[in-house]
Amino acid sequence: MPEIAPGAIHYPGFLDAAAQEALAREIADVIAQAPLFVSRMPKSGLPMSVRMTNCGPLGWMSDKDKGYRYEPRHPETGAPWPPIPQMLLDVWDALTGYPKPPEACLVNVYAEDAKMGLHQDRDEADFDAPILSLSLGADCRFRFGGRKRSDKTIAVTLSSGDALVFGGPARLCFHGVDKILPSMLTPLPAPLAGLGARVNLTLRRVT
Ligand code: MD6
Ligand code: FE
Repeated sequence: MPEIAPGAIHYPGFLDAAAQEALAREIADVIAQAPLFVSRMPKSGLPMSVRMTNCGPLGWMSDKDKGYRYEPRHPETGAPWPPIPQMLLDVWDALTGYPKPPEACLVNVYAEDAKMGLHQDRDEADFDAPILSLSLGADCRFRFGGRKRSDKTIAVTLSSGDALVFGGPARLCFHGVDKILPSMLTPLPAPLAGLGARVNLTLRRVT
């Protein structure tokens, strides 16, 4: 499997069409219990272009006043996040081999014009565990750099069914989503159709 950088391993097509459909059904269920919401940038309060929700004991969110953080409850319904579907726990075990289960699964839903700026995932207390990312729907141009924002970056296409594991030396590398690739609009699997163009899941240890 191509290592796009030390510690960052890309598994193109890791989920076949049937597994993508099954995952889409699980995620549609999560969204039914924990509706998509919009996080806001710390300080500026500007809305992010992706809509999000979570499953697992903790969920990632951000708002103007308290910024980036993990919370045990949905910011609008006040309910605990639904559990992480078993098939995701199985993929975590298979691809990370990490001895403890993920505590958070962030679900990001991209409209055709949504993107995600270059960032590090550093709101977790545990950087020993890798992050596992799974993508559904349209291709995107994913950007991957180094530990400093100014380090040189490379572009990788992430497609429906792809997995990406970020661990070890890659764990704190800057990354983002430049754009959804409209020439490659693989529709989201049926259970998620209509919600957007692309869905990305990231599973993490937090504590
Ligand atoms: C995305 N992914 O693919 C955004 N973060 O939509 C991430 O921000 C990400 O893919 C940490 C590790 C893997 C990722
Ligand atoms: Fe990230």
